[in-house]
Amino acid sequence: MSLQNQPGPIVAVSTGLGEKSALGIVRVSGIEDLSFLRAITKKGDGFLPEARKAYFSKFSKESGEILDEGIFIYFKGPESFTGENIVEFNLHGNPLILNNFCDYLVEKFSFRRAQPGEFSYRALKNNKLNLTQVEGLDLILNANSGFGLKAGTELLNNKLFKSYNEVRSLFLEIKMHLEILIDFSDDVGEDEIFQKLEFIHTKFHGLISKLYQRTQGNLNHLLSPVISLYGATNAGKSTFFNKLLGEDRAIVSSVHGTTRDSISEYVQLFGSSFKLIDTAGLRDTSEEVENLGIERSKKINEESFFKIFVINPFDNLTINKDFNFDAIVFTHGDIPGADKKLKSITSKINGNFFLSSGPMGAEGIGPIGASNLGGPIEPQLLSGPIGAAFKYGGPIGPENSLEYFIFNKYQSLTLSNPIAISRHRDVISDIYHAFNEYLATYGETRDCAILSSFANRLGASLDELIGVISPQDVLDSIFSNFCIGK
Ligand SMILES: Nc1nc2c(ncn2[C@@H]2O[C@H](COP(=O)(O)OP(=O)(O)OP(=O)(O)O)[C@@H](O)[C@H]2O)c(=O)[nH]1
Ligand SMILES: [Mg+2]
Repeated sequence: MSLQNQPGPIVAVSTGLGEKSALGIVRVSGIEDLSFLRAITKKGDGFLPEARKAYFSKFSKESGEILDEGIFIYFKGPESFTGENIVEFNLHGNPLILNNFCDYLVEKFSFRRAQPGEFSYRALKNNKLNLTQVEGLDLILNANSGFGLKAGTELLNNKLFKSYNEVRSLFLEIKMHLEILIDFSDDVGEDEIFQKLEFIHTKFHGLISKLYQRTQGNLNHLLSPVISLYGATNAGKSTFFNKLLGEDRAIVSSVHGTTRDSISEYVQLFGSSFKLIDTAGLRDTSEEVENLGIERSKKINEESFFKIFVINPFDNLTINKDFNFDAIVFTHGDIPGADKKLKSITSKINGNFFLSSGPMGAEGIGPIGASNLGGPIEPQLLSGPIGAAFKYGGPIGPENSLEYFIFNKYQSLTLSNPIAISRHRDVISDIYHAFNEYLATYGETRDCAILSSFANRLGASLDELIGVISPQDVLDSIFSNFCIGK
């Protein structure tokens, strides 16, 4: 449902209703008078709260039944998140209390339950936030990765908006020069204006090319990085999965094809969150359900940001050279004879090799780290015992761990400072291509009416990028992502 044109007081639990917690915040926006506050706090007719001051109070129904007690703060518009009058109630965080509280405001004072994103929508409408800031807020609230958080914060702080504005100002200069050429070309030095125009073209091209470069690369890998464990049945994927998580999450057994559907959990590496997925093992089978699982494994592996191939070195595996992986983890390193097997496999394939020390055991439990895994194994250095605290070719340090290796790859994706909003990526790409078309036309003609009509196309995209004119469907798609109470 569109959020436009639905005025009046709205109320929502801004901290969410998912779980019980010590505190929860109910937010009300758009109240014209504060009589409702006087009624529920029993503060008396003359009470007018000072803005931005915390008040402790009991909150009760007209009947005297107490809803809860806590703190309330009044934000007088326009100095508030939405630009309207807001009251925030810090209550006890049980969803029952929070829901009852909202229900009472709805029943008694005809407030309306806010739709998802409605507070932010009002902030946008009242010019408290611009569109890119709203998108930044969306990223911050929904980020699954360190990069997403950082990118969201930058958007909220208008960093990107400033470069978009720079591009737009240059466009306006282009447009102005074209207008001068159309309207007054006889009165002004045409050559001089063309020279100026070309100078601005170069600047514009530089800026838009830089932005365009930042739209390259897979956005899903940046925003929701997935690490997949892939390999033959019984390779030890689920064992390794449990080991990385430090808990007995997936079923492990010596029966081939134990894992059918994929299982995922989040792991934190160096402050960033990654989705780790254990998948169904690969083998030829006529079993329908197992085959469905195997199809899923392949798809997950294809789409994941970091692909780990799990191998039991005692399996007589023919490794497909086309198989695409970021690292190989060898299991069963605790079994005598493993080093010989490893030597043989690693001499045949190139890759980044890691060694898991064995099934979950005293030394194996815990996060990924030097104590559980050796660092990258250099084939030529394969000699000596294989064990938990073993690393070929030098002392074990965190820099040799799989953990670090994954994080390094993730960081390398963020080096180009990619743009994190797909809407921006699409519009920047449109502008970039439209400008190249414009330049090509400029190379062929000096007919300013034709050039101007090309430039108008650019202008529309730039307005969309900045959010000057945002079509309703763009707004609806942005706000549909928001949670209730934001
Ligand atoms: N000794 C030893 N046994 C292991 C190791 N890793 C796994 N195992 C055993 O190998 C068997 C298979 O392990 P799983 O983790 O279930 O294998 P999987 O790759 O998840 O298998 P599927 O779910 O069938 O694809 C179990 O009996 C594990 O205890 C290891 O490093 N050393
Ligand atoms: Mg398994």
